[in-house]
Amino acid sequence: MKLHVKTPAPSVLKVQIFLDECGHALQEVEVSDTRSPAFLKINPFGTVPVLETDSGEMISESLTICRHLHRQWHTGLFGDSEDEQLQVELWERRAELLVYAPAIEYVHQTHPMFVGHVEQHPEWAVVLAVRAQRALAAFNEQLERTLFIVGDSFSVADITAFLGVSAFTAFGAVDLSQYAALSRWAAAVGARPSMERLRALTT
Ligand SMILES: N[C@@H](CCC(=O)N[C@@H](CS)C(=O)NCC(=O)O)C(=O)O
Repeated sequence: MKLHVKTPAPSVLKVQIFLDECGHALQEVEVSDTRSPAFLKINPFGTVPVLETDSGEMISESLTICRHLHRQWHTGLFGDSEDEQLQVELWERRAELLVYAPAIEYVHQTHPMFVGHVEQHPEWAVVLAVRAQRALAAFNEQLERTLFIVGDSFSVADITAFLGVSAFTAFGAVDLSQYAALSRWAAAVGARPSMERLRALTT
């Protein structure tokens, strides 16, 4: 198997963190141009990561890649019991829709690196951050009862949520100080060995 990547890209990081958590490594192919006809044949949506399987199948979408790898390796990162699996899916979706995707959009709307690539509307970025701050209150409430987002086991929900929280906090767009449980969780997750690449980017 090979992983088509572009460094650094948050959705690629999600899979790399997942791999590190599982103790596995994959051969990586650095994509220079996601809009090139050759890459669009691999993924018509022109995004990384893409997992190329040994049978030549191309799987895109970071979470789908993680799930595919989980099927082979039985990682525990998608929950153990059926109830846990349901909770991991529920919280991963909340993390992606309410924190991670808005955080990436926030960066696109405000970072000078994206000037000329996207039409930037900084006032929209402010709305995204305010909404995410509200969503984080609910994550904080959950974390008052649990060690990780779903119970006592680290899962893909933690990976997605942490990537979103890190992007927002790196830009000073959300304030975690009012959320004790979320701050405790962020410190613990951020210190995991699998977060080394992310730490190198944000410190
Ligand atoms: N929902 C997709 C998002 C993929 C995505 O948007 N990838 C970005 C990087 S994070 C990308 O490839 N953008 C085009 C580029 O960087 O050239 C996933 O989770 O894999």
